[in-house]
Amino acid sequence: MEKTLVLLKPSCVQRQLIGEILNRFERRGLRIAGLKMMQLDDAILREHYSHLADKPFFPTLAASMQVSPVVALALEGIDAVQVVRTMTGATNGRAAAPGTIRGDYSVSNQQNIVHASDSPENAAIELKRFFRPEEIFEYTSGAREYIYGADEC
Ligand code: IDP
Ligand code: MG
Repeated sequence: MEKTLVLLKPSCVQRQLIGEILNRFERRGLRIAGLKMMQLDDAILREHYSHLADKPFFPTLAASMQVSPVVALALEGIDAVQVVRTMTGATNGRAAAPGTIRGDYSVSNQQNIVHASDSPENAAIELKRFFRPEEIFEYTSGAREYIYGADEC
């Protein structure tokens, strides 16, 4: 089973959409392996958004991520990275397809509700960035045999 990192950004927390977005991941059948609220500091944001450090919008992006705590999620499932990225939708909420989280809850390129890891390699790095090993739980979901076929896992 694969794990991926999701952050419910301050744009989600401030708009009181935590429960609604969590519900989408649970309903889809993803297992919540880790869940916590965190106030992000400059250092973790510089690392997390290092691929955007030279962009003119980096300062406003970093500020927008510190307005309130975020909710960090470790989600598990078969192909979880791709499943969650597809649920997340395009970066710009105005371009994101209806039915995706960003397409249903955002109309902004920056205030786009969620972060989701974009590859299994980055998911492994990002999970370590936001969770200590003991904060990731390996319990078995009681619904697992109804979420996946017997030959899938
Ligand atoms: P992603 O979140 O879809 O993976 P990235 O390119 O990794 O997109 O960008 C990370 C975050 O930076 C985005 O989710 C968004 O909040 C912000 N961002 C990306 N591009 C822009 C932009 O052109 N203007 C403002 N913010 C941006
Ligand atoms: Mg990204």
